[in-house]
Amino acid sequence: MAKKKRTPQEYSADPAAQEMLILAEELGVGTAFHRADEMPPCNIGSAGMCCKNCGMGPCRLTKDGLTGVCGATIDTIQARNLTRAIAAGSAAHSDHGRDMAFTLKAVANGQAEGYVIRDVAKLRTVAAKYGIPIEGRAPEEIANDLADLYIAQFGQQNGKIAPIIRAPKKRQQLWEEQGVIPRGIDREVVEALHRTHIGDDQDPEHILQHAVRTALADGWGGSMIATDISDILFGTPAPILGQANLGVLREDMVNVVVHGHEPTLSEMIVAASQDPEIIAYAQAAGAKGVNLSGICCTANEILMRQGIPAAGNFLQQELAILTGAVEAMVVDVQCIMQALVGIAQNFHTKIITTSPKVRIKGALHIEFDEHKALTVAKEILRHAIDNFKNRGQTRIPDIREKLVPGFSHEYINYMLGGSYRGSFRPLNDAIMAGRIRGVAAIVGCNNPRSQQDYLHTYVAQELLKQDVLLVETGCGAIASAKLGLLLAEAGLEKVGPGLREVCETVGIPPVLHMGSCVDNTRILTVLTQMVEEGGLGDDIDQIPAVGLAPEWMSEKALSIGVYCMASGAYVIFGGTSPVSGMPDKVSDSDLVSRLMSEGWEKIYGGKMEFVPDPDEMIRRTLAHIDKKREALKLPPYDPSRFGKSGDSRVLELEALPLAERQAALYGMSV
Ligand code: NFS
Repeated sequence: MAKKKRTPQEYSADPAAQEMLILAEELGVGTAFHRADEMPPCNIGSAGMCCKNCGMGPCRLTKDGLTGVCGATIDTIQARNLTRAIAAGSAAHSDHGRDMAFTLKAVANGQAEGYVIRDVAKLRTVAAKYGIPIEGRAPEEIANDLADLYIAQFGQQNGKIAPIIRAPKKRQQLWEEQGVIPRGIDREVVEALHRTHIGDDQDPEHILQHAVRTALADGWGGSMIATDISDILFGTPAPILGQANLGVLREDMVNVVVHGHEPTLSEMIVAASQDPEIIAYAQAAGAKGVNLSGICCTANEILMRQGIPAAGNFLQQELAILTGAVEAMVVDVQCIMQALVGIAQNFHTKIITTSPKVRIKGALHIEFDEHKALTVAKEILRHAIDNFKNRGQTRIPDIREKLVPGFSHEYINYMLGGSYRGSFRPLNDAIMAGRIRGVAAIVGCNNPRSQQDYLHTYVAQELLKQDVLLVETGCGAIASAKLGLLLAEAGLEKVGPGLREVCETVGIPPVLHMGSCVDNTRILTVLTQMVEEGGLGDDIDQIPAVGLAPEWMSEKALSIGVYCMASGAYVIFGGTSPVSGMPDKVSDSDLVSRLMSEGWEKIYGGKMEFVPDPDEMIRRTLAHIDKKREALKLPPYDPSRFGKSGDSRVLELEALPLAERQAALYGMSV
């Protein structure tokens, strides 16, 4: 394939990113965007047609009837490759959950410096779900029991992982019948690796069944545990004002960017940055203080709880360094580019690794330990402050956007009904009436093979016009934030009339930011609560809802896609399919794709498809929503019935003379 070099405008839809990419070219510094041009994807591997699971290969199955040296068919190879990717994704999310559980245990036993249990109500609610006694007990005692229960989920060998009881009853029964309820989180990941080893499971359908079990161990296991404990330790998110994009970096302050995924360290860095001793240290170095910001899901974690600004999503990690204004980029786990070290060598930026699991050659390693977290956080900040004097010329784009994140499922429940009558009833009613046509979750990564943020925001805006309420997480949420879609008043004129009325009445943005990627479990909880509320069927697959990952790239995204599918959702991924095969060359190489679409739909009511064209994504999303509405015997979507209440009605009334207004409002005669 000929190398094609794109322009900065083709690389990214975000003007701040474009500005930095122009600068990168001036400076002759390469980024992921440039490397993507230099490195076209292998068309055999990207289609799932290469097997390198043993030393007889790699085998490339590019012709009809070809098999691997061991005889493995294209279908077996594709199913194996996909399952391995899902195992890696499930492992990443779940290991994050495990670390959170260890932190909770340490906090409960007074062994974690600086942490407290911030949300006792959530601790009690979660513990009670599992029958842990709560009455008359101290939060630490309850937390200790919950930590033990959660830690046990990883190594459990038989039975069912505990959080599975939080799914709708009918769904649990279906999983039971299909034999996909995870027994223990680690066990499913290990078995996925075992089954896909040379000479093991060679029935694609059977391999995929275990992919589902491994993904469920993530969604209803490791990730759910991670979200629960983050809320218990750091507070359940509620709406808060924040900012997003590279313009949140400050000329007059020491800029520390936290990047990665786990909130344990970043929350402590937030606390340390506000410590008078650290502020004084920064002032002595000639700065006004320490300005923290985040990249990727760590950004989401501290944005939605503390209002700490997000410097950007996945593809902005290198661009932040290009500003020349970052004293330290502090990374923990996942989605961290090795290229950061190389790019930082052109500037004064220090890359600081902190996880015992992640080191990068050339980076400074300051290991995080939850037992002395505040001390470590202060040490990291001192390194950053000491580096302030080495700052050279800076180029911070003057581009940032306000947003309101923090829509946890607890808050959505509250906002729809208040403290005493919180409920999902108004949401269900709005869907049933057709005011809201359906719900879509737009989640997942950026991918430098497509224009950064474009697919996320194009699909989002088009669905909003069609009265589809959006929930977002991960880098997709940051993409919408940068465009200003996460503000109550922003862009409502471009939103369909029914959805607009709901947003104006409840006072919410049409796009609800629900957190990081492990927080996709909040979406599972919302869907379950919608089922329990009644009126939209008795299982998740009956709700008019779709999940989309338009710019996916990580194995974690595949795991998320599959657990959402198995929970009953129609899941659409953009970009390329890792199981596409080359139908023109290998006649039956679409079997795995068909199993994931029609096959899974027959079993789970959800399906997973790869659709590169955004207009086709939108078409399929709306068709699915309408199909589900019809099955529920709801009125067909008709936007002409709405738009006469909410702010538009208020404005209409305000324009009337007083007497006429009174007549309209109170039936008084004019
Ligand atoms: Ni999700 Fe969050 Fe972003 Fe993709 Fe990476 S940060 S866990 S994997 S790139 S959305």
